[in-house]
Amino acid sequence: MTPGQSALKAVAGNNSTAAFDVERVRQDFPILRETVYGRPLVYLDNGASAQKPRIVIDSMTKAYETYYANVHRGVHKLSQTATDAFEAAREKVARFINAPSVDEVIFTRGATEAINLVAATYGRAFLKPGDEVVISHMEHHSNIVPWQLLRDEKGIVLKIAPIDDEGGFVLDAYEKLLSPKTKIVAITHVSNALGTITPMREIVRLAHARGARVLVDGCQAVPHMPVDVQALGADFYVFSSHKLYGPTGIGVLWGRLDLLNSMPPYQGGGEMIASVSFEKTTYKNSPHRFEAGTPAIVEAVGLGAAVDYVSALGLDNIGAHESGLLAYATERLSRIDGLEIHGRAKDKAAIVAFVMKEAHAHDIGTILDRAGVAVRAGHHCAQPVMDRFGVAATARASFGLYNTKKEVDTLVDAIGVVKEFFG
Ligand code: C6P
Repeated sequence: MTPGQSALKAVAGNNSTAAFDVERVRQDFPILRETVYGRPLVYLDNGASAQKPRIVIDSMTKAYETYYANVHRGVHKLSQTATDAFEAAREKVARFINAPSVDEVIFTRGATEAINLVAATYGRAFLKPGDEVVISHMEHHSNIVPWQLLRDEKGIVLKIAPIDDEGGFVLDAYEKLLSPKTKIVAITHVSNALGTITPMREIVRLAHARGARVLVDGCQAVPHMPVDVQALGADFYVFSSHKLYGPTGIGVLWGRLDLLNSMPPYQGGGEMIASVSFEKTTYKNSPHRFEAGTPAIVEAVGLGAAVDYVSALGLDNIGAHESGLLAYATERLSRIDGLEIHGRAKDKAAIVAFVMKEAHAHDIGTILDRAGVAVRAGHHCAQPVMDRFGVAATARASFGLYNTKKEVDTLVDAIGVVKEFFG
């Protein structure tokens, strides 16, 4: 069976959840055969980075072994083949998020660089002192600090849309923050610390009614649900490949073409120019305007393979499978005395963050690790959310398409060990 065929067979050609064969899917991930301290690996740290299916690994090996060369530069055969593969990956990404044009897909180092790019180019070029940028209380640091840098440089004002005690986005409070001074709204599609899915269409509609641009941080959304940038109506959408079962070192900035072509370049260098002389340099249009220097060529190929992989499984099927895991994990964890879940919004992706009376999150993480269970413990690069809930850290189980209910049981059993140890 070629890589990807098992993914196709795992959904057996229809859209029902029952047809999502997780055991078959697991066979696509070599790392899931590994053991940790002699126990089968239970990988529940997908929010930090997801594991890679064979199709992604093989696509990258094949690129290095058979057609690797620099892109957009050579007249020789290898360079042309590498360029075709690189640009084919861009086309796959464009289709994946339903971008109207492939020129709207810019490869960056990751979501962090994509947000910095928008703040540093659109923000610097078009915002004036006193203009307002609205973010939310549950943003990742990557969607806070770039705007603070812009605030320090340009004298803009940063406004924070609140969240409620369940971790839900408070739409009417957000609406009250908006004014004609609001120039950018930058909000996460799914919170990495709480799992909350934000009401993005409404967020966009309200922002656009005031003439503001909207940037959506889709890092934790694209692995779990179908994303259609045209249906969302946003102006910018960013995500990282490595959380989508692709390689590290590459991510995506999608933006509306008219906006992208009105923005100054982010970095200067090779490939982003139309012409250079010492007197004057002119720039290419998007996407090359924003891709100075040799890009992450083989990583783009790997990202394209990851997109093929999740598309073959179907994001609806993946989402339905993970919703089942979320419901099961929430139900089982809720029954544990002294364990408190942070993030109980009605609309949630498969992320469960919790604290325990008995133990610090790092102790929980360490004990779970000994049972082979990988979770993240800490502030998850979202310190303002931790402050909002009055905790320094949480333990976070974040599920992916290959996780099973049996693994939730292993998690729960291992939490029993934490209780025994500290209780
Ligand atoms: N969150 C987590 O464990 P990069 O590092 O650029 O690939 O992604 C940054 C980022 C931006 N936004 C959100 C919502 C994120 O979740 C992340 C990455 C990881 O939650 C690592 S801190």
